[in-house]
Amino acid sequence: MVSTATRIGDFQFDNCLMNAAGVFCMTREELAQVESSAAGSFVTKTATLEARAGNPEPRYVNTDLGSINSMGLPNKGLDYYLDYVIEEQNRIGSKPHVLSLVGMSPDETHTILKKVQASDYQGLVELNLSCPNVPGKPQIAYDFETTDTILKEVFSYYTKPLGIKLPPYFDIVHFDQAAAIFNKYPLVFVNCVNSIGNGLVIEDETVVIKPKNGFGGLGGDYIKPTALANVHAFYKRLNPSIQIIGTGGVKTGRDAFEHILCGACMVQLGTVLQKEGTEAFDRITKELQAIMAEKGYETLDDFRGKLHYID
Ligand code: RRO
Repeated sequence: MVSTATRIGDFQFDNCLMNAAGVFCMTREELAQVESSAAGSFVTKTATLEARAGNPEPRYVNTDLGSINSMGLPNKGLDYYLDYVIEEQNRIGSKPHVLSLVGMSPDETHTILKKVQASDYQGLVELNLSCPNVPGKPQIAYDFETTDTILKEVFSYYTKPLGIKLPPYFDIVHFDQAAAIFNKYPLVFVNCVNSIGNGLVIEDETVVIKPKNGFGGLGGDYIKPTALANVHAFYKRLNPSIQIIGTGGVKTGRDAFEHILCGACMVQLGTVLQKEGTEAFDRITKELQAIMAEKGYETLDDFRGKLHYID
């Protein structure tokens, strides 16, 4: 009997697959669709304090190898998602969920997290330190000093389970420096990776999305090797109490298997979920179960993090 059940901190999930923030999570209706699928959980669209319309369209385009987006953090505002996850938390038989959020400034991030701290919500929160698409705003987690300052302040008042969504890093020294900062704090998880920021896709002679003259975050096949490297780099460097969520380039059971082999305890679907809909959870779960059965693995712990190197 093969199980894809998993845990993050004290939270148990029947399945290790869920949506990635940004896909199928803008409205209650979309979140309810993920909830009623084979997914083990859902994460909400990253919420800011106030609702935002986001960038002008076209702002999300699928390509043969993945996707490019410059959504610009459109969302319905913190209260919309906070009310929903509290409602869900109080519903008998519901799964544990993840509330994604970030402020438009460090001050706003603290205002938001203080609201969540004071609320009835007891579930997981993902602080998005890696949105690549708000004009004039850098990806926070590429600035180690600011990241350290924000986390230090956050953990002076925030006592509920918290994780962070990271951008991909591309240098071994950056893995070392980032991990040294994250290891100072009682983070429950890090999620590797957000989209690869500021790629450019062209059709004929023209960019395919309108914001930022076509520059946007890449997802899908383009990013799987980068995602796997980030999952494994942080798996090797972080305190064992900090778990890894793997996101990036997962479209088959084999891709999910590779993320888990690199150390992920949960795996998120972005581009494939946008392309295929929530049926993707059922298909990819079955493909993952078939690989596990063939290899004689009964649980994720039988192979999680056990990537083989060449001597
Ligand atoms: O809304 C977006 O443009 C967006 C966000 Br917040 C993010 O974290 N990652 C991404 O690819 N797009």
